[in-house]
Amino acid sequence: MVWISRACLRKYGNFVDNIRLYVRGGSGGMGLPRLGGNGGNGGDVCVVAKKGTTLKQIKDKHPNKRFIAGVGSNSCIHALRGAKGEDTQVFTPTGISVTTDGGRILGELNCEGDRLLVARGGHGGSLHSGFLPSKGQTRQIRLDLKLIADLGLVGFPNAGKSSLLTALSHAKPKIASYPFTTLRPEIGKIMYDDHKQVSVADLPGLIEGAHVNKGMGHKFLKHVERTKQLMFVVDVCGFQLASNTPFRSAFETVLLLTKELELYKEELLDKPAILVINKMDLPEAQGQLRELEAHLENQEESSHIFPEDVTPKTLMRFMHIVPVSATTGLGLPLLKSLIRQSLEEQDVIETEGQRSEKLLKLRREVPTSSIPSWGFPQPT
Ligand SMILES: Nc1nc2c(ncn2[C@@H]2O[C@H](COP(=O)(O)OP(=O)(O)OP(=O)(O)O)[C@@H](O)[C@H]2O)c(=O)[nH]1
Ligand SMILES: [Mg+2]
Repeated sequence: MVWISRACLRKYGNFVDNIRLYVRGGSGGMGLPRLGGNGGNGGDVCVVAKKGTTLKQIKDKHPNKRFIAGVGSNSCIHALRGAKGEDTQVFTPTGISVTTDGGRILGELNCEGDRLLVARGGHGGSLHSGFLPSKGQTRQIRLDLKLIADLGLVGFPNAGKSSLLTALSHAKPKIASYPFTTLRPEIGKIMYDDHKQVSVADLPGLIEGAHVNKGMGHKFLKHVERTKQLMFVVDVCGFQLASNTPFRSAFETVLLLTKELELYKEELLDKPAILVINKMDLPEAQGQLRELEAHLENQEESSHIFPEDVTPKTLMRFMHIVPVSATTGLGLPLLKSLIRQSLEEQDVIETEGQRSEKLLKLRREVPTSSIPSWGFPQPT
C-alpha cells in the first residue's frame, strides 16, 4: 500500500490542472508637456489558447509565475506619440477557465486561438492626465483546466475504465490490477468507420467518501463538468477497496457513484448517462448481472434497502445499460454504437432547443408595432 501511494505522489506530481499567476499590465509612458506629446500605453497581458501547450509547461518555463507586459514609450521630440508597450501572451491549453483570486470568472478559453485580456496596460501621459502616465492593472489570476470531451468515465478504482477505453479507442492508458492506476485524466478517441470521432475522458477512480477528500477526492470530478455525457463503469462482481472497508455490490457502487456526483454537483446527475457493466467474462458474472438488473428495474424500492450513507437523494436514470467485457470484447460493438447514437440524439435535442430559443429571442426583439396587421397573426 505504501508503495502505491509513493508511486501515486511521484506520478501525480507531473500533472498540473490549475495554476495561479501574477499578471501586470505595463505602465504608460510619460507625456511631453512642452510639445503636448502623448506617452505610449502600456502593453496588455492576455491568455491565449494554443494547441499542444500544458499548464505544466507554464510552470516549468516561468517558475516565478509572473507575467508583466512592456512599458509604453515616453513621448519625445523625435516621436511625440510614444509607442505602445509590448503585449505579453500566456499560452495555455484549451478548456481553461480564468478566475480572479476572489473567485470572479474572467472568462473561458474553449477553442484554439481564444484570447482573454487579463491585465490591461496603463494609459500613456496626455493632456488629460497632466502628461503623467498611469500604472497597468495588477492581478492574481487562477487558470483552471477542465477537459472537454464528449464522454466522461466515472467509476470506482479497478472497474476497468482504462481497459474499456483501450478496447474502444487508440488510447494507451496504464492498466493494472491495483486501485488508482490512473492518476491523471486522459483523453482517448473512439474512431468510427466513417471517421467520426468521439472523445472520452478517462478519470482516476472515485471512492466512497471522495467528498470528504478520501482517495483522490473530488479533485478530478471537475473534468466531467464539461463532458456532454457520463459513462458509469462498474465491476459486475462489486468492489472492495481494502480488507478493512466494506464490500460493495455492483448496485451499491452505482448508488455510491451517484451519491458522490450528487455531493460534488447535483447538476451532474442531469447529464445523459450510460451504465456499463464490465467484467462479464468472470465465471459468476451472469448471476450477479441478474441481481443487478433486478435492482436497477426497481431502483427506487431497491435503494431503500441500503443504509442512508450509501443512497443518493436522486437516482440516476440511465439511457442504456450495457453488459460488456473489456477483456474479451463482448458487448463492445453494441456499446460503441449506443455511445454514438446517444450523443447524436443529444445533439438533435440541443440544436432544436437552441433554434426555438433563437426564435423566441427574435420575436421578443421585433417590436409588435413593426409587424404589419396583414402579416403575422396578432397575439390574442
Ligand atoms: N476479467 C476481467 N478483468 C478486467 C476487465 N476489464 C479490466 N479488467 C482488469 O481489471 C483491472 C483494473 O483495470 P483498469 O482498466 O486499470 O481499471 P480502472 O477502472 O481504470 O482502474 P483505476 O485507474 O485504478 O481507477 C486490471 O487488472 C484489468 O486487467 C474485464 O472485462 N474482465
Ligand atoms: Mg484507470
